[in-house]
Amino acid sequence: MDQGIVIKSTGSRYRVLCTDGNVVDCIIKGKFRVKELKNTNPIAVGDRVRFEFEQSKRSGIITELLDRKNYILRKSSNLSKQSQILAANVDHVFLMITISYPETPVEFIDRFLITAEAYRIPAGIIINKTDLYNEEEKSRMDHLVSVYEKIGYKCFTISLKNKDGLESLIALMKDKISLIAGNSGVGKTTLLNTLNPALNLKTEEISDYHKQGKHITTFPEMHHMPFGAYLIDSPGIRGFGVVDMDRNEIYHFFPEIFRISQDCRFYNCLHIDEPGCSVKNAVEKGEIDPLRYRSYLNILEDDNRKYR
Ligand SMILES: Nc1nc2c(ncn2[C@@H]2O[C@H](COP(=O)(O)OP(=O)(O)OP(=O)(O)O)[C@@H](O)[C@H]2O)c(=O)[nH]1
Ligand SMILES: [Mg+2]
Ligand SMILES: [Zn+2]
Repeated sequence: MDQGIVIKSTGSRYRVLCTDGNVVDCIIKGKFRVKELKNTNPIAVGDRVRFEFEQSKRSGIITELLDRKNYILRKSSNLSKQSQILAANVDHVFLMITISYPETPVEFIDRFLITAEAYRIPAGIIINKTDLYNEEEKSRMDHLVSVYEKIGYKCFTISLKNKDGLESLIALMKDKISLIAGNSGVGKTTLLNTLNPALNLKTEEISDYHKQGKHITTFPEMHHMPFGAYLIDSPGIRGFGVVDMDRNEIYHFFPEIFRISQDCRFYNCLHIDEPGCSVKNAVEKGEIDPLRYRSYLNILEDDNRKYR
């Protein structure tokens, strides 16, 4: 029996990097299901698996999925019931965003971050394409950096075009498996190509008219970096639905809201308009960013709709 880590999954075929360094294409047999989860993909990039090698076909059959340290789930939309595992066993997730070309909505950032919090995976934010921004966009960027750094998320402002700002990012990625996620067209694949030019992965300009990416990367895939790291490139995410969260625990995953909520008058305060709510108070005093608070309310509201 051989063992390895899944570096690419296309739904029916899995590419497995073995402990001896060989790469083997594998399939799963019949109904291979992971008990408790209802996912479209039972095995994801980052999963550790055992497989039987078939000499004659020079390929393998996966027989066992080893225990996961973690995984990150996404739903394609808020209404969809099915979720997909973006990646498993990651040490770190990086959300790549752009202020424009295309513009990443703040609520999208927050939906991603609370998911990472819920799965207890350290998260950072990469703001790319700084070479393109005008003064107004730069000031929006600086604002985002100050808001998220204050909460405790590391932010990296980079330009892949100018190879600017990469050193501290590389230092954090070293010796880890990191997932790179974000909207289509923000430059996720370009990051991998820049850090390992031998990869030469496919990238594509965003559309002239809508300033949106064209969903060039179609499957998550893990790649080795010469400085000693693995990065998982992933397909552009449109919307990010939060998965498996109780309405009354959503605020636990906004670290700054959670901290302040200890002082609310009611233990079951949802921080909407309850009397004695320290969270609302902090928003009014500017201690909690209004956009973060708005994201929180919107996610609550979505949740309401889901159960109606
Ligand atoms: N000006 C500028 N363009 C960049 C930068 N980084 C990436 N791009 C361009 O942005 C476009 C999209 O980059 P990709 O790497 O394909 O984006 P992606 O996030 O992988 O997109 P999907 O695979 O569709 O999810 C390409 O034309 C890149 O050359 C940058 O720092 N500055
Ligand atoms: Mg891509
Ligand atoms: Zn409250």
